[in-house]
Amino acid sequence: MARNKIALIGAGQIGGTLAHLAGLKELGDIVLFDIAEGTPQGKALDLVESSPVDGFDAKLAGTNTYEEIEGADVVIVTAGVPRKPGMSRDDLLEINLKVMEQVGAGIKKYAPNAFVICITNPLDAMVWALQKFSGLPANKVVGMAGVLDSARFRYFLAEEFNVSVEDVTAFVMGGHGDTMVPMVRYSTVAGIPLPDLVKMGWCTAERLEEIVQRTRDGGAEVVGLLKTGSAFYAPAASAIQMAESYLKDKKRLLPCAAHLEGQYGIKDMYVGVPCVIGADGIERVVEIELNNDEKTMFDNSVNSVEGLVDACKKIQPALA
Ligand code: A3D
Repeated sequence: MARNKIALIGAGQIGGTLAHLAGLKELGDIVLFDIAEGTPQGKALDLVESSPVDGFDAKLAGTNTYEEIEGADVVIVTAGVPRKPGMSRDDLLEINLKVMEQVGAGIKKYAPNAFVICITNPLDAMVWALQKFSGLPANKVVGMAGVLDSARFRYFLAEEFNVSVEDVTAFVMGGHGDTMVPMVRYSTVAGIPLPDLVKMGWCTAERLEEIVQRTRDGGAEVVGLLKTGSAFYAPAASAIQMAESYLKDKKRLLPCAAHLEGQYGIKDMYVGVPCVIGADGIERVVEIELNNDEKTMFDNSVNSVEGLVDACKKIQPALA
């Protein structure tokens, strides 16, 4: 059986890390695309030269032309600009919307059967625009944010409780921004919900709220430290988990920005919700029950995504 083909659109910080992880996990042959000449070629060569050391078999190519992504099974999009300190994800909208238009056209022409994972910010609006520009079915175009936001939440909880990260499950819903909703009631340590752990004295309600807030600010915390860009190791690991679930038909239940067609009362928007990813792409959107507080926070988050989508429609009327 031929190897899968993975196209990475954007060969920057996340793109390079994606290529490395996809190689190490032998997910398939990898094509790195970027408009910057030399960057994808240089990274591809450097990475493939690590393959004898790490013992993985994969072809790695760098390119500046879309033809080379032809027939890709998975496309992961990080093309665009990242945040600098003091910028919000929304500040990136206008520049990155133009990038999505070019990327969407390239995917439409050369990889119309791919499973497409968008990472470019502002995520929920960019994945929405990318789906429209590419014309691919909505179940095959998804945004990565929830796996990363949940991983941050899981890590902070594991650190607080001094337990293995493997035993902490958590998930975050809503838009990928300051209004995201870490779901405390549905997050557990080995099945014990967080509110029960508070009752058991593992931490106070106030401390838990601080962890929730640190999760919401997780991206900005890294941007503030790096100063020249945004997080890339954890975002890349998160997208690879989604790609792997698709390629291996694992049917993982992961929080993703998915196209909603009435679920949670939302139509034609991408918002972070729990989804099953398998060989058919987003195979199921899981509708969990939200209590009043959660619903208020979720609606607030959806409103901010709606504002970004409206801004996209104003800039590019063809999207309306
Ligand atoms: P960076 O290292 O700057 O890489 C972006 C790459 O895109 C650069 O190599 C550019 O040359 C390239 N590029 C720019 N325009 C085009 C174009 N038209 N076509 C093809 N390539 C182009 O950024 P990064 O890898 O750190 O981040 C990439 C994106 O991911 C940014 O928009 C970030 O804000 C976003 N991001 C999202 C998350 C989420 O959780 C959703 C997390 C972290 C970063």
